[in-house]
Amino acid sequence: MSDLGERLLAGDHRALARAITTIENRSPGYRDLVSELYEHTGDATVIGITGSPGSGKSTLVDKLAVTYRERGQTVGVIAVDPSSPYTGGAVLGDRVRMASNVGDMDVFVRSMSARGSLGGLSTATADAVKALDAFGKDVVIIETVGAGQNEIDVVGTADTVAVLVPPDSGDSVQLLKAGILEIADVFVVNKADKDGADRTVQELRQMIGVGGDTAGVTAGHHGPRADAGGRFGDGRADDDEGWTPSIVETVATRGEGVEALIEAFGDHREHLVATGEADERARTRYAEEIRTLVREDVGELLEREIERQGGIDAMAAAVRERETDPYTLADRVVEPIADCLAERREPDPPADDAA
Ligand SMILES: Nc1nc2c(ncn2[C@@H]2O[C@H](COP(=O)(O)OP(=O)(O)OP(=O)(O)O)[C@@H](O)[C@H]2O)c(=O)[nH]1
Ligand SMILES: [Mg+2]
Repeated sequence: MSDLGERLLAGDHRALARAITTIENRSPGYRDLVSELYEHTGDATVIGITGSPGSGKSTLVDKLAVTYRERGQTVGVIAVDPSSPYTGGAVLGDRVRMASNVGDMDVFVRSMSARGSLGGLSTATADAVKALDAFGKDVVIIETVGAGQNEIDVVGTADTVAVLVPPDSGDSVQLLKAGILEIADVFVVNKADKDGADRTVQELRQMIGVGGDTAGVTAGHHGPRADAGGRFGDGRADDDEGWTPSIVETVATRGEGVEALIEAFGDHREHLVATGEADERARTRYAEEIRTLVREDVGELLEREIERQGGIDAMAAAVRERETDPYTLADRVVEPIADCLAERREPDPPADDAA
């Protein structure tokens, strides 16, 4: 066990911050670090919060964190490419700062930047979540602007994904286009103090196919438990396998609806566990992680080999001169690796020998 890993597991917030920096920068040793932390993960509830810029994500995350703390749970927040600071002057701006929005160090907030390559961000985010999880944070929240596939991949690493849809923002239409609808477990009509919140709720209900009935929702006010309290579209679908996204109204600035939202997260988690989907999602994620790592590693290996064989520019020029062709060159790069693998392999009973 590395010194950094040991200190992190012992509850040292500085070590946690260092670990996340190491992970983010892919500094030497980051792989061993994540690798050794892995067995200590799996206990945190991971929640993804996404939505268009200014929809109130940070304000809401701040309030969520406070509420979780009041409930005695520790919280870690990862803000991916934050474009605005947290309210309350709590956080961000600088990159390694402990949030102290409830006067303790148990809300640990950290920003991460989207720079970096293919699939890199979601891997780095997932690894940073692992660090927070191993540290012992009960709840880990990932905040990211819902802007594209990259962001979808990022929140996709969460167990429960909440999508903020401010009233009359036109966001619901955008969500459909962006493919965010599919990943939303909970819709949050934040800024419910503004006009048009009801209409936005109706739009969302139609989009997720729970009809357009009018049943008034007030932010944060729990109605009778009939519909799980002040929420729409809650709970299991007819086939009692799928999950119909909940719709919760919040006024993040005033903390209204935050309790109901946390309840919705809890319901979703229960659903995941009860249906075995939690397990399935975890396995899908691990499979994806393994694939990503293997692809990255092999990619690097091949880049080095291309370099060793004269570099990509020389290869391209050779093709341009019709001295050779891309297929021949690709074979030349990959074949030695395939040969090595074949050599290292235990002598199997003769079977398919595809590269
Ligand atoms: N009226 C009203 N304003 C809100 C509410 N929630 C957040 N805001 C305001 O909306 C603005 C943006 O809030 P942020 O929390 O920074 O939004 P964000 O989604 O994190 O923004 P980015 O990080 O830039 O994408 C701030 O001025 C908030 O005070 C709300 O429920 N009602
Ligand atoms: Mg923000």
